Amino acid sequence: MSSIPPSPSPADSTAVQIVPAAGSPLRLAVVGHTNTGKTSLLRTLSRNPDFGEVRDSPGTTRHVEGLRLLAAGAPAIELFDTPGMEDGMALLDYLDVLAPPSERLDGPARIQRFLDSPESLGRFEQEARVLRKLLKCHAGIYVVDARDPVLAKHRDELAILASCGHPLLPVLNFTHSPDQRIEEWRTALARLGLHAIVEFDTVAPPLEGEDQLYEKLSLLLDSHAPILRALKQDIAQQRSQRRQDAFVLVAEMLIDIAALRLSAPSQAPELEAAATSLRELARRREQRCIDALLKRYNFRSADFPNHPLPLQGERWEMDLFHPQALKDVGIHVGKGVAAGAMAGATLDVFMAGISLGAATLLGAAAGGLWQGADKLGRRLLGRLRGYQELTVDDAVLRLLAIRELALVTALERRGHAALGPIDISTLMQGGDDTLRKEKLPEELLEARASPQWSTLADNYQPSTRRSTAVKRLADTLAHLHDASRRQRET
Ligand SMILES: Nc1nc2c(ncn2[C@@H]2O[C@H](COP(=O)(O)OP(=O)(O)OP(=O)(O)O)[C@@H](O)[C@H]2O)c(=O)[nH]1
Ligand SMILES: [Mg+2]
Repeated sequence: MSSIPPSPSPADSTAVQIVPAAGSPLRLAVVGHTNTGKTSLLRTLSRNPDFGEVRDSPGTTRHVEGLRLLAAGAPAIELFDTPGMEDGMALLDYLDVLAPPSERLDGPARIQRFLDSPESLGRFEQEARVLRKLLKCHAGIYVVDARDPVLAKHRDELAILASCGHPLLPVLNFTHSPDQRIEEWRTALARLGLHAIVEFDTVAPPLEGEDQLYEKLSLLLDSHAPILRALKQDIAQQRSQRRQDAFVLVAEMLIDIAALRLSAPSQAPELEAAATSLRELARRREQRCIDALLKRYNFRSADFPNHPLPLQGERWEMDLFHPQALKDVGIHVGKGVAAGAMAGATLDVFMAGISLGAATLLGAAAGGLWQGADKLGRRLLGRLRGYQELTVDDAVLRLLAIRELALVTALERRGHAALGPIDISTLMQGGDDTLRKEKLPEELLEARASPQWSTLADNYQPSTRRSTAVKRLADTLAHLHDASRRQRET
């Protein structure tokens, strides 16, 4: 028998402690006509893009191969991939000869007679492998290519599979295809007594697709309902944990880039070199975030081809006098005053040395309000000696946030059977406009004024304040992501 490697997921991380799967796992054979997406379904259900072999040609899977899904760390289901049925019509004729209806053998006995016959090792070797496995399982998942017309070969195949005496759950695959014949299949399957059916495109499965699959299975297999319930809960928990982790990954990246600043002498060549370094650092940081997201969702880096970030918008640092920066170093000024003074003072320091606005502020600092002279003072001194600071522009931060949220959406929707590249171009359009037009989230504004928050900086300092900002920003991103999804759905 084939080996059953434990699947890396759905139980791929900290599973909640829920009812452990009691007893032996539920065994399911994934069966169907050849080239309908059986192996693809297993890839998607196990979130493992490396399971088995997937090709657009019949007869790709030649042997039974299994995998195990865990719930709360215990085996819940064993799924077996089987070779495609190729010649159901001829096999049904052969069965009629081997075990004529006049003998009145029941279904499993007829199938057993076939398995004991020489033809099960010859002409019908593939079919025999499928039936042998199905007999040993609790139920079968019958995968249908919903683009196929319903033909006699399918009916014969189903009649043979049904003879094994186990419940069959048809799964309609390729449901997003414009050529799908879902209604035709539903009618045909109902006529064969198969009323519980799941639509599940393995390349782009519905968000609640697994829930529906396990829900319908528990209707057919009520003695295994507790295991299936445990698996469903585990999957839901994993999904929610994955989402949270994803938004934290994006928030970490945004904070790192928002807080990043490079200083350079004011002369053009040095500034240009600093701008290049800034772009490079930000690009690499984004790539790290993308790689981590792909990994968290069990996809390969190659699934998302490189999208160079159009970082044209680095800007002169403008927020030395941001109210938060002032607060951090102990300067307390009223909100209105701070905002007015800040705008004027920062520009003044850049453009014209110490002008009235800046001088007023510096005067206030010198006059005793200054408590963080060390931190802010060094930067100011640098400025005054002809150094300037570069940070990544707001527009770039907006773009980064929009892009990574689009990627999270794409990853949530992608099945692990998908072979094509991930394309987020349409997901970057439309949806919620907050990140495009509204003020940047508070946490990013605070990061602007906290260079020590950037893990890219030499003087990076972990702090509770930073962690809280990451968490809050992750919550905001989750909220914006959901708002976009709702807007797209309406
Ligand atoms: N667009 C789309 N393609 C799919 C879907 N499911 C499978 N495919 C493609 O269909 C082809 C066959 O998929 P497999 O998973 O190898 O099919 P199979 O039933 O295991 O095939 P055999 O092992 O040969 O019986 C591959 O090219 C898959 O990428 C789907 O839901 N949508
Ligand atoms: Mg296959």
